[in-house]
Amino acid sequence: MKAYWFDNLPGDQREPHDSGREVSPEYLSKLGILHFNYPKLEDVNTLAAERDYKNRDEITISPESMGEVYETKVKTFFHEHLHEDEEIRYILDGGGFFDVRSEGDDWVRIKLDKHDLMIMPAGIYHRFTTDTQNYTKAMRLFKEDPKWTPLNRGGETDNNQFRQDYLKSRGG
Ligand code: KMT
Ligand code: NI
Repeated sequence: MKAYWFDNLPGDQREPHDSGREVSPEYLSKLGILHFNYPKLEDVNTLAAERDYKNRDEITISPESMGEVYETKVKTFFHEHLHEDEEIRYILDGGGFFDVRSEGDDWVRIKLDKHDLMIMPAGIYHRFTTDTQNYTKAMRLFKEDPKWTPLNRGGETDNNQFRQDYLKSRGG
């Protein structure tokens, strides 16, 4: 895992877009984001049990597994959105980038590699993309029924209760 400020330069979303300015784990935790590296699935299971997660699925995002819808999917995941549930993602193979909004509404890019696990709070604006390997195999963990509908950012989502609660928890 590596976190840094997104460079905001034009170009393929799958390129690193590394501004060279790092973001500390302390700042990530201020945004409500937790990160672990778990080579053993056992550790993922323990964390899931502790946090009362009951469901999970696996997704492989690649041209091989998705065929011609791959490029469309990659663009869809990159639309800025929020969820009304906390979101746990565990990278089984390959890698990818999660971009999350900072307090000042800038993008922080989080590079996840194999065995990285990230917990994102409900209500945080984010987006996802594969990197130039074009291969992400990930486990998605859900508390109850998968209620992870992406709510694309727009006037409405700013007033969403989960968004409001998130902003309160961040302290601003
Ligand atoms: C999300 O919520 O943006 C995703 O789940 C992206 C795909 S999982 C690596
Ligand atoms: Ni999401």
